[in-house]
Amino acid sequence: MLGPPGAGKGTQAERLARAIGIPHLSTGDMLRSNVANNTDLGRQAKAFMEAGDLVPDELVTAMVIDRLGQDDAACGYLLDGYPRNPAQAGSLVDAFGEDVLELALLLEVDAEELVQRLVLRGQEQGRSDDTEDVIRNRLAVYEEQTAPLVEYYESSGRLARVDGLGTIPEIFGRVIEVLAS
Ligand code: B4P
Repeated sequence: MLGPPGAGKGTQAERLARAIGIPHLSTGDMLRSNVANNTDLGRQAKAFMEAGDLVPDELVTAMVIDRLGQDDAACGYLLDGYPRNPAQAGSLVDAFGEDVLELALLLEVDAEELVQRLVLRGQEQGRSDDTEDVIRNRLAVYEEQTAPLVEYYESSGRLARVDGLGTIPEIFGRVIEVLAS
């Protein structure tokens, strides 16, 4: 599941994974859980997350490789928020081979809508990376580091684009349509 911060990746991935019956593996959720539990990884990741920067590749990649090796991922998984740059995409291929990802689903939403959604979530949930300055940095980091993955997956015919504007059920309907086609 690919898309800028606030595009609805976590929202749609959770529904889709439940519908298909595969685990939903969100690197953002895993990292937040490490921060909340004050693990070594959480302590190292916290400052990067609060600034809206990517957590260093070696930390996130080790976490993902470990998670994908667990039994419940043996018959498929939905990765949400990983890979987030070309180096992470390469690490995934190195660890599991070229066919590691069958499809990249890109949720497309314009920047102003993204900022509005995240500012609202910041007010409702108090997430420390959902303040306007940090959100703007997360969007810049996405454009610079994550957006090149769109071309990477498109050039190998594994990219599906979904319009991420609308209600959550409407967008979920589009996701299902794309997967069925
Ligand atoms: P993530 O947890 O992935 O955060 P995100 O990009 O904001 O996406 P999220 O899934 O939470 O939001 P969603 O779009 O569903 O990452 C957080 C941080 O972790 C990163 O900044 C980075 O520091 C670190 N990190 C994670 N993965 C990493 C990696 N691979 N490498 C390095 N660092 C990594 O939803 C946003 C909001 O919009 C929600 O409030 C939702 O309710 C709302 N919403 C969803 N759909 C909507 C709709 N259709 N209409 C209106 N609102 C909607």
